Amino acid sequence: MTPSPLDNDRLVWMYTQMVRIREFEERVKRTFEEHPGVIRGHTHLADGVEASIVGSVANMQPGDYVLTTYRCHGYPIALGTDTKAIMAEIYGRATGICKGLGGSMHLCDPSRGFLGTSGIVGQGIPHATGAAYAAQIRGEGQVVLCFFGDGASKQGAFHESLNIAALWKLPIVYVMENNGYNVETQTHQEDANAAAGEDLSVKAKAYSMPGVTIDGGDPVAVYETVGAAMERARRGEGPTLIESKVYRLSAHGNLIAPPGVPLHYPEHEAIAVFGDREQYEAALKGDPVPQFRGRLVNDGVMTNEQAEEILKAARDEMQEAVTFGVESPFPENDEALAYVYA
Ligand SMILES: Cc1ncc(C[n+]2csc(CCOP(=O)(O)OP(=O)(O)O)c2C)c(N)n1
Ligand SMILES: [Mg+2]
Repeated sequence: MTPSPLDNDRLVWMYTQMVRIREFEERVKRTFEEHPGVIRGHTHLADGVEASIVGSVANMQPGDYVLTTYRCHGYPIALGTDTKAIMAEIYGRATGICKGLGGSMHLCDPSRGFLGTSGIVGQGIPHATGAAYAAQIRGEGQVVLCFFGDGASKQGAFHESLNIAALWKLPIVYVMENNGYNVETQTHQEDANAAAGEDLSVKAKAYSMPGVTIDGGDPVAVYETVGAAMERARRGEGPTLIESKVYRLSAHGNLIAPPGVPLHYPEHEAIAVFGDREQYEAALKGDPVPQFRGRLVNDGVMTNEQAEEILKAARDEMQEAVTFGVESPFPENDEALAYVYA
């Protein structure tokens, strides 16, 4: 069985979400120059991953859950969380989606099924698996989408979670976003003891669940594959592992730089750090946002004028988000311990 077909409105909706995510991430990046000091700590951007995010969450039904890594801004954007509240959160402001106490790596919006993220590699996988167990007990047909990187698939938590999910036929879809890197180590770099093997989806075989590798730059392919896996999970047939191959268009993360070091790695420095210009150029060619735009225009789904309007609206929206974030107050000092339960 395949998910419901995408009509033109839905395809344009998907493109719009991809553009909104891209423009949001661009403004996060630019904040380091436009408003130095406003972002305190790391941000990890998902430019290049938009198709994988949007194609996946487009399948969600009310009651479904998402858990992700620290590369997390795109999911709540696609799910409809106010971008002003997400930007304010990244700026540590009281108006943020987590009252400014979470920051870039710890977003959540339970009202939209976005249960949370983690800065610890692989940690979200057992959390998501637990949420799937809860969903199974509740018996209301909820499905969990669990996103993580290729590096996380080397963690014990990944293997333990997939094992129990397969044994108990939990309603969960594991989406591994393989961007070819773990910080600066290339995924298959032999001299760095990185990942053995070719397609990492073969790891599914060890737990007797379906495993498939797809082009994460194609939102329609992602939609169909993730959708079929979610339907399978909803029918009670258990988990699936999907390896979604994506490109990371920015460096691993942006952070406060020590004196004399640029505030973040612009792309050319990322190449210098990684030493792989060829892969970077391939990434630019495979950029999912212009690719999907070209495809929708070619197929007569939208016009170039419509595409420009979508871009302008996204830019205006993100300008508002930046202004709102910068002008928002910080949380009060006594709030710092207000949500500490242990
Ligand atoms: C348990 C743990 N070990 C190491 C780190 C440091 N670290 C942060 S991101 C990262 C690489 C993760 O790579 P991957 O899972 O492929 O995700 P990506 O950043 O490429 O999306 C590492 C090693 C960490 N945060 N947590
Ligand atoms: Mg990676």
